[in-house]
Amino acid sequence: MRVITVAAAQMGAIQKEEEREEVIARMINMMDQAHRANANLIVYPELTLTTFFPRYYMEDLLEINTWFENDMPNASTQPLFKKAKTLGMAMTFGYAELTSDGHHFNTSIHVDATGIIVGKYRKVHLPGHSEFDPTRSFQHLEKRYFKPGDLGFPTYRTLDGIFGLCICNDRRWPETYRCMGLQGVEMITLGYNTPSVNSQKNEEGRAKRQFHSNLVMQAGAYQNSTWVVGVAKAGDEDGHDMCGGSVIINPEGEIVAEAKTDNDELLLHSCDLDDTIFGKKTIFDFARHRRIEHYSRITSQIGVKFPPKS
Ligand code: CDV
Repeated sequence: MRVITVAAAQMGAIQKEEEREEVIARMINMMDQAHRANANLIVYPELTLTTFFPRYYMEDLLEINTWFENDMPNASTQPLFKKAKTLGMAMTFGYAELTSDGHHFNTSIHVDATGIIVGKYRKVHLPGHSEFDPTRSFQHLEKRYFKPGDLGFPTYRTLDGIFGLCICNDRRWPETYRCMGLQGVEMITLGYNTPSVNSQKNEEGRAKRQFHSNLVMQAGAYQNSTWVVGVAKAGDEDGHDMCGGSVIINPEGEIVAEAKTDNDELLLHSCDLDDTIFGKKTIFDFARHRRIEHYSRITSQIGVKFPPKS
């Protein structure tokens, strides 16, 4: 048995005017709760430190940069790192990263119980658009504010297991899970900011959004025999309702813990990494069953090419 007690720390709404320090106080509060429940890993959402700012159209680079972190840890997040180290708690969280050479990424890190960053990921599948789109009921400007991640889908060893990170829209793409599955991943932690309504199809509401979110994460978990911890931002951010519905999913694709509110809420589950072994040795034993001679399209082609008309 290799049991990790995971705390999925769903965050309720963060308003535009809220300072990072206020958010970090909430994160620390949940970390304290997680510690009292004997958790050893706490997982926070995508862009945890602020509201989901890509909904706002901005042109001024100085204004845009106010949403980004130049260093990690920095003055604002230092108390969080300090608390985690004091409690011996590992954590993953997302933030907007501005590199020293001026590149903007949507990033997540895994910090171990001693305060060392052992895993870092930059979001590969950026949804949305780069220019103001008047046809949408609200904006989703990730393609404007971030570059696609340049680190691939790395995995790393920590907590006696093999871990990986991805971020929000990445969860909808089977390639995300398979790239980590091919490295033997045993637990994927991911954060998401999913509005309750589709900005291009207003009749697609929360129930459908939640269904799709669970569908892709459950499939990714099962098909790669890995734990998946999906942690949401929830509640009403300045009039924009976020989906919530954080989940912990076992390697058989079953939901074992699920958020019940749209607030700051901790889900706890003891996850045995050895539960990943059976699936990896049987139906999803990649070495025995994959047929890569038929998969070249996946890496050589981006869009659809239809068969010729007869
Ligand atoms: N932050 C995200 O990546 N959100 C996307 C969009 C499409 C809503 C998502 O996949 O949930």
